[in-house]
Amino acid sequence: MATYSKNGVKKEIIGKLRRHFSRDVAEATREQVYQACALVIRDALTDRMIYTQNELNEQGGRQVHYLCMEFLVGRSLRSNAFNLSMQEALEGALADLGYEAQDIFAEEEDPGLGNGGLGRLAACYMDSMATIGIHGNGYSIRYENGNFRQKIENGVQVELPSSWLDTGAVWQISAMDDVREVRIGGAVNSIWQDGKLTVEHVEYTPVLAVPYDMPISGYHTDNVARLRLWQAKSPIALDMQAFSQGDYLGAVEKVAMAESISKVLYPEDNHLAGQSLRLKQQYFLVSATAQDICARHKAHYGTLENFAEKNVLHINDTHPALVIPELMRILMDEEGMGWDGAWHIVSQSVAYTNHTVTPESLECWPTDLVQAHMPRIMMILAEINERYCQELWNYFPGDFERISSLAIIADGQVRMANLAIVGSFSVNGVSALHSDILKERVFADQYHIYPAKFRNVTNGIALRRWLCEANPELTSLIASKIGNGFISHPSELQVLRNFGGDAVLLRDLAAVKRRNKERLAAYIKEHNHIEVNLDSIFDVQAKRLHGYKRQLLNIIHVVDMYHFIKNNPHVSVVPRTVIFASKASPNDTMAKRTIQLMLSVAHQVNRDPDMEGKLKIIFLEDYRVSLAELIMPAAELSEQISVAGREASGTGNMKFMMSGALTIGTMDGANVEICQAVGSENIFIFGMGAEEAQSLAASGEYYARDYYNTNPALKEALDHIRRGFDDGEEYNDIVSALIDGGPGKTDHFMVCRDYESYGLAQERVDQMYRRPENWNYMSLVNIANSGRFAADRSVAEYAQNIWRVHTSFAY
Ligand code: 26W
Repeated sequence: MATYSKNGVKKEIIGKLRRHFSRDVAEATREQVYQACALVIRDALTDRMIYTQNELNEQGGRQVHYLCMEFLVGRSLRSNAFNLSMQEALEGALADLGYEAQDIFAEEEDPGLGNGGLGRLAACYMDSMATIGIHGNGYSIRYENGNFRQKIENGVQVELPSSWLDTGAVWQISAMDDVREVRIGGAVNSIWQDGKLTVEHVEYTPVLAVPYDMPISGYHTDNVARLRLWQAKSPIALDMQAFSQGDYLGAVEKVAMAESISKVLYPEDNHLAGQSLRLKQQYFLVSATAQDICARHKAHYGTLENFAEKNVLHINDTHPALVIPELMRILMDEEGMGWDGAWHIVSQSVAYTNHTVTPESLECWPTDLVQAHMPRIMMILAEINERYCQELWNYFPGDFERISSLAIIADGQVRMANLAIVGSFSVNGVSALHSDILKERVFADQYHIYPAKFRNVTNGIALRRWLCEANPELTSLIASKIGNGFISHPSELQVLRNFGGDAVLLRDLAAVKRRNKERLAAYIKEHNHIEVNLDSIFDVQAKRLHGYKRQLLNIIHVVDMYHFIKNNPHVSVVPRTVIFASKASPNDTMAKRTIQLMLSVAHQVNRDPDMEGKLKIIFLEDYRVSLAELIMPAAELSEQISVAGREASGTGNMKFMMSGALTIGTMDGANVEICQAVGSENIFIFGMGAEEAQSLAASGEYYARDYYNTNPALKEALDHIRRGFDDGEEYNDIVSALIDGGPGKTDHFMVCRDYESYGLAQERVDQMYRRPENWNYMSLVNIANSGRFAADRSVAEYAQNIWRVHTSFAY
């Protein structure tokens, strides 16, 4: 590990400013200073990345290729400086140059290459792979427009483009010598030659995949992982044939079509839009990636026969599942292997993680779309399906219905989950509960056929980013008690449990929380122009807006609290600041209406003098990684209130916990394991369990209106919401969708069913908050037990149980 001095770093920054921007410090803009700092760090990282790649190649171990349509990496400058132990030198250098480091860090636009949990998890895992010494390569798409920027205008969400490349490109190095060609569309001619079938792909549209490499640093190590992002480029600048015929539009159209593939990230999270461009994106990613991995492997070993021994391709959710037929294509069509040999290699090198069980996100693609865009892949899929259905016959003889439900191709659709399971050697869920649901329900038949494939790896988060960088004061406080070993070995946080009786520590903990609350309050003041009460509970729900996550449950309860305070002006209440931060998918009307409802409620509550000091509602615009880094450390109550059985894991729950927030939540996803870790007395659990929720939904007899009729507080809140608020907005649509239909027809996520129990849990929260020493103790217990939710542990489990690669990290 190199060490860095303030003066050395300063000299380098000055040099970069001169050489790259022809500016002296005095004339440079803040953005140029940011760029210069990034270049200094990038140099250090690139050297290490090359070294890491060479070193690990030499060792000849198995490489992990992590394929994901999303990588929500967050800002890079500070985190790389931190990981390289350069942060102090950098901050000192910037101070000498007259800059506040925080301001320079804030120059970096969040690279929004993801929507939510899936993408953020991928980024956390890259950090851990680099840190614990795994030869990790991430593969994704270099979307020119990442996730949209959210603005609230007149109470509604509007979407704006984000230009992350202006400040993000500096972290990427293009590798023009590794450009791959992806072939879209066209037709396939099958030719029998010398008793062998050869195929010829003709009339396709070639699209170049240009790689941009982002070095991802590990903590306290020279190891650097590589995230390769593909950008689509047309091989021709202009269609000269069309051009010379005077068809000028036609001449550029082809180019634009090819390049549209990497233009934009689909903003749908947990919801299938099914557009053909998305399918092209998926194939573009997997084709470029599979070619890349094969070419590199072959360059090193001279053969692909030992491919599975040396490579594992991890597919995140089913989005990259076409890598299975694409690898088959390469091995057969380009390498001349037979079907069985190729299938053995493919199915021994691909591993699949499922990240969601919401029915509307299980991917299916119309066969004619697949046929049109990738005809050779469709042929291979048909063959995989044919062979698989024959195998199924042995397991379920005569059971046509079951066989067709398990088939990869049926009813004119390619079912990506079935493909992913058949073509992988490992299938895992992302929390214990979720993995059980996969085995028992969603993939029960597949589990019957391949019991040994199924595993669990509970998600984890990057402790360095979410604790050390986001919450430096808490980090120092912890280190002052237990040393800083926990930064590399998160399980050491357990030692904090010994300090439960240390009244000074508990007070210090509260003081750190208070200062983090002040930081967030200042942000709220600046952005929302609202003054919040620092003595109130900072009660936060920050995550994508989705019906199953039940932001509605929370906001109905807020209206209920509002009524209570209105009707009982002299009763002392525990003051609350309820904070929401959430993006809705642009075409999810209900989600957008829910945001509007939050804003209407906020509008009324925040202006009502009776609420002064007691209740405030804050909606924080444009939720993104950098905002999460400000929110998590300041939160005291973490809302994890999905209907049980729907949230595969959740990772926000872990980030809040690690910063000492207490969870109010259902027994869903990783909440179950959080509850086990901290003990049920240190968490506020409410509502139905997953089994109960499942059988109630399946019964078709759930009748939300019964709850409305029998719970006066719920009735009053819903009536109010239906009537509307003093901004003139009424919400008949939302309330109607909850209670105006017959049994089994409304309130899909059973908000009304869990309402009472949620309210009681919130009362327990209030009671506990009145006893700060108890609250602080609970907070300590949460921090102490958060180590098992560090990504280092998750990645080590992947390494040992799935990837079978060596790591020296022991949890
Ligand atoms: C095809 C549309 C689409 C897009 C994204 C379907 C599904 C997705 C993702 C898989 C949704 C997602 O991000 N799932 C989240 O994954 C996290 C990481 O494992 C979990 O913690 C969350 O519970 C899960 O919702």
